[in-house]
Amino acid sequence: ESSTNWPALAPDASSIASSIKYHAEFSPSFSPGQLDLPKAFLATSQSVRDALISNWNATYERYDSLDVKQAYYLSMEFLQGRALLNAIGNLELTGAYAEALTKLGHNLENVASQEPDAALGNGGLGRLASCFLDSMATLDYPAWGYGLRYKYGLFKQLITKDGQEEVAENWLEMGSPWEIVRNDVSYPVKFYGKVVCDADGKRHWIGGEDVTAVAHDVPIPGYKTKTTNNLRLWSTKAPANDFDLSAFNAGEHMQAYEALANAEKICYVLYPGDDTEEGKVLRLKQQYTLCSASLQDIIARFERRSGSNINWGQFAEKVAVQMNDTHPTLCIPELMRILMDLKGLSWNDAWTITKRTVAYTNHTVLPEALEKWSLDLMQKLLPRHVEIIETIDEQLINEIVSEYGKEDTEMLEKKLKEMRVLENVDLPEQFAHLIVKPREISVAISLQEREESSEESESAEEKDESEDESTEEEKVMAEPPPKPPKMVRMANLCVVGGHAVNGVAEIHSEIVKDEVFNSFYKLWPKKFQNKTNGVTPRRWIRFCNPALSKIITEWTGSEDWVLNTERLGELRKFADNKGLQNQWRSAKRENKMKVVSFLKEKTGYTVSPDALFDIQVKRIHEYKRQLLNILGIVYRYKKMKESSAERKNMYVPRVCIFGGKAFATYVQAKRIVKFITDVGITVNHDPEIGDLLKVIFVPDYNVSVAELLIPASELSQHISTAGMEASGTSNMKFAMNGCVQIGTLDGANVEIREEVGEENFFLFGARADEIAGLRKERAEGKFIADPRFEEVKEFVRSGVFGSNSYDELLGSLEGNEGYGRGDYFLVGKDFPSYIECQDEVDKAYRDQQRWTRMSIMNTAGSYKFSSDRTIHEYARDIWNIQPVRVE
Ligand code: DL6
Repeated sequence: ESSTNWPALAPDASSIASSIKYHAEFSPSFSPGQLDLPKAFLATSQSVRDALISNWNATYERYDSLDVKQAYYLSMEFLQGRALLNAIGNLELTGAYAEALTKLGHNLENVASQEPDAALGNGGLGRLASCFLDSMATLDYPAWGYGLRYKYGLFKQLITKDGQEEVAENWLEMGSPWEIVRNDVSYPVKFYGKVVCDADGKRHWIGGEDVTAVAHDVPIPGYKTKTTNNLRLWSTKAPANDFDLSAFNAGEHMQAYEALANAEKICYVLYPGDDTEEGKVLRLKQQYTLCSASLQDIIARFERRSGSNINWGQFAEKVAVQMNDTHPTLCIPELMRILMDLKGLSWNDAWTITKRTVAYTNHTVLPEALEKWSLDLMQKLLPRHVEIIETIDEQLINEIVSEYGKEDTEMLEKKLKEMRVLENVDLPEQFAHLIVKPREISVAISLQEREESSEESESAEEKDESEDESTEEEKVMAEPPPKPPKMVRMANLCVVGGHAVNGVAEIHSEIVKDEVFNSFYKLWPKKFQNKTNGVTPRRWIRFCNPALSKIITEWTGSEDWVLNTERLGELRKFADNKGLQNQWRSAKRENKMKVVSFLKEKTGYTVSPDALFDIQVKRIHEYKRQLLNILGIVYRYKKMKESSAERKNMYVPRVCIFGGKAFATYVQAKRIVKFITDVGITVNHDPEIGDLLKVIFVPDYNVSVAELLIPASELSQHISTAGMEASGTSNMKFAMNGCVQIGTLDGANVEIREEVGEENFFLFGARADEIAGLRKERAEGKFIADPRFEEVKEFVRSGVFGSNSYDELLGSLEGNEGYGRGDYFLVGKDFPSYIECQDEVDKAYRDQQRWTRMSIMNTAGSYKFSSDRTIHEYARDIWNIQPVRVE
């Protein structure tokens, strides 16, 4: 182990072994007896936790005593994955722990594989939050995460003959050795009730349903530093005394438990289905629990650190709150409520403080993902917050009117419609005269129509018999059309209430400014920023790819690159060096061999390590275009089948690996999963094809699977429709691990290509600025599909992959218009350039020297995508926090 400032006396293998034995005996998680693998995992983790706790406490005390400004990252998702190897890696105790476990008859890797993934997240957004935590601690920033402790994480995915099946993921079944319940840190969280007004005019929220949020703390150790930050996750329980003993004794057992069950279910699952009203209420309760408990905690800390001298004007000098997407938007009205109703501040003071404290990161431009909540539902659940939101909306209207009021009414109406926090809600009385209400127009039109039609019916005596009927019709016409539902637009609230708004890659931040929030950008240009995402090089190279890490350390001269990734750039000058190239290839081979065994175990398929490993792993979504990938594979398969034996050898053998979960209710995404597995079944058993092509869907893709697949990948696919992927983060992990990419000019691909060099990136497809025009062209019926695209669809329909005709799936690629239909994601448009680009990949791979060079250049050029760089930028430009060294 190289030098570190912790621990002062690094424990040796013997003392670690004693500590593990101690925990196996005295930490009451298992029955006494032999140290089997599950027990070895828990005892080992508990011994690591001991080491972390002293650093954790020291860090907390240091922040307290210096009363530093702290950042708080609020996120509904943290996709932590496994913690053991990461923790001992960060503590630089991997060698000592491996040796200690050998003494106890175990192997570190096997012990570590016992740990279930903490999958409290869905995909990139949650994993980004976890990478950020690692960087915050590593860079000694006083920064915490706040989230929810879901009892069931993201579902476990089974792949059956019917496609994806979801099973609850009980990650806490054996208990988590990493969390510490702080029973002394709990806060009341309230729902429903009503707002009352005091004699002095102050408004208060009273009554309703109460739950208690309890803190569960998870230590976040930095790499080569003593700093150990905190991830505080809230669970919910009923307040004390909510067990109805008399009901229980009267035999009403379920009723007795009702309050307990109602409270606990808030943190049962990540993303409860929200097709029903109950589901929606639950999700809103989750969001509010996160915001309310975290803010109460943050405010309590601020008050405690302030002592007897509380100066609310200083709040934003001590606290920065980052809202990870719109899920924690309720932070804004909740902070306002606490400051005004509980701390007695005026609206203006509370508003100034809130705006200076809170900032918002946007992670998507997909219209369906920009959250909106029913105003009625919110009104019932959070009546005081709705009052506050209405006032914020009113202030915003004022600003819009002063900016656009002098222009024509049409422009003002357009801006109000687009920018207001409240949607489909009449303007407050004082502004009503500014525009003509649509309701008035429609009533006027209906009345006029009624007059006209009744005149006609009076004159037509022969229509006597139908008179009654037509009068009914007229009545219907006279009714104003049903009003669209009143909604709260969370993203608009974030933009109004936050002092900074950032996108997550350069191109995405431009789209945020130019399209999604353009009117806001024109009003407040300084608010808008870019913070290109990043990933932690500890987990995503150093620990998951020891073979490559060793080579990088050797060729750059030290392990410095793990903290200063710019040093990866030094590899460029050796990209053609035969010695490095040989080492590089053998590391890749070693990693591929691990995947060969893994695939055999998980899927039963045997694949050749000599084939090109081509991987697309990410959530399954139409915009990510797994469909383009699999249709490309089908085309390749068809051409192989048509080739003579001799010509078949022209193809580079490939193992095409897919992984990812489809949201449980996203039917089209599930069809894509099923289609991929169907293609796999046919292709993988085709004796004419053999090792030339394998198509494998890896079930239950998660962080641990990614740690295995990414180091073994040679080509990875980031092929979203341009302009639709905000950033992507797996693209960064693949580049770090020397994987060449095929991709569109979308999200962070654009910057990756710039850094690794155009010649080391396989680019295809339409650009973001062409997409609108292409969709229009299609809608006008002017698009002519490439014959190869027609050919591949015809081949699929011919029944090669079973009796399914894939009508719904292929149907989405036909027609002219409609979101999610009419080939909205432009698979057909990009198909020819995609398959031609794949031919270029084959050509490059045949020349192994050229390919290895490309691979090295990808690792070398990936230095910018360390989350350390991203976190430095957030700290400097948004949070205004400074590092604090814990000595
Ligand atoms: O910023 C992290 C991550 C990006 O890398 C992905 O491009 C983006 O899709 C994801 N966004 C979300 C939000 N919801 N949706 N869809 O997960 O954020």
